[in-house]
Amino acid sequence: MYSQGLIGANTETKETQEFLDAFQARIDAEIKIEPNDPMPAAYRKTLIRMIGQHAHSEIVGMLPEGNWITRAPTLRRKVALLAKVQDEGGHGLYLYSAAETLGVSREQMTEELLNGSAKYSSIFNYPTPTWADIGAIGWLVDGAAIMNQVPLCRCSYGPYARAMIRVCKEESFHQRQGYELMKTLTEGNEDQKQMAQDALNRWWWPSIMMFGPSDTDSQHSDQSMKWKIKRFTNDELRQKFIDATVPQAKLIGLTLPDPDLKWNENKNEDGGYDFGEINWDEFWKVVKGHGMMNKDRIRARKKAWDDGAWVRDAALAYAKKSEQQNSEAA
Ligand code: FAQ
Repeated sequence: MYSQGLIGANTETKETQEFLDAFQARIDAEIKIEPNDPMPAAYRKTLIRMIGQHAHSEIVGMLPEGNWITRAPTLRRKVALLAKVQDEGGHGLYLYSAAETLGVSREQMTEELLNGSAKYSSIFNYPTPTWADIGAIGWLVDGAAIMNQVPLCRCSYGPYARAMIRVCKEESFHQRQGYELMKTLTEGNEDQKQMAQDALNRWWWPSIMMFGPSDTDSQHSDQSMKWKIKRFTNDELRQKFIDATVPQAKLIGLTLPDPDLKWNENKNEDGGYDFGEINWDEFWKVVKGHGMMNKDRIRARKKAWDDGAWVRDAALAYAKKSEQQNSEAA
């Protein structure tokens, strides 16, 4: 299935018990796995799935915010939003490159996104009808992304771990600009404050769903934790995000749309918030392609891919010609 000839494409290794034990010992000793190292086929497959999904999320994630670039209320906001959306595009590129080191091509990954066989984050299937949505995305979506991605800087696969370092630095800036935007709205007039509250009401639950299914329903967590791809489970990260975000909402006078949210002194070691039931039916509906914006998102990505065909053709023709000239000159 995966392209031969790319680095990391050697899948010939015989997976004897001895090989699997040696691989696990290397993981346990915190030695990074690099592209040309032998690795179990399932480890490679998990990473291609996860990094590919992550790359697609960054690229599709440009769309909801891109919707507001031409309508940002001030030049300062426009510059920040442009930079943020551009950063997300850059993250997608580092991540596609990291996945390519495992022997999958960019074309294959794109094809899988467009035909629906590869996923991207559920969160980007919600619309952005008001300017406050831009604040809510930065604050909550980037906030959730950081909580999930800081541990990925210690992922056992070297190229993914290294790509995540820069991504996390940029996501931190995104989170701050989103929170500052929300704070500014809450300090404005009644309509502006209401706009911020309405955006928080719509983005809160989808943001906590972003961490994925609960640990009892997560298919991949156990194995990914053993391989030190994931360092925390979905529920552990979700809890950390909620505990960090509730005080931030209080500080700017916003109310979280969950009547069951309550500090519980006895939760975990240092206490934590109890929270209400997550609507998993909604989550799976969105993941399976039936959210409010799924069709629009894929349509936009397909158009971008089709419109860019001439650029790829021209770049390939140029590379081919240079190669030909070099071989003639040799
Ligand atoms: N949406 O067994 P698990 C961002 C799928 S980047 C859709 O728990 P796993 C930056 C999952 O793929 C956001 N599908 O899976 C930004 C699996 O299906 P599969 C993206 C989801 O991999 C900000 C099935 O459910 N971040 O926001 C979701 O162990 C602002 C069972 O799940 C990453 O990708 C979901 N939310 O854990 C950009 C980080 N959750 O593949 C623009 C890296 C689960 O078997 C603007 N990824 N599924 O068909 C991860 O950490 C993990 O892959 C999880 C899922 C935690 C997402």
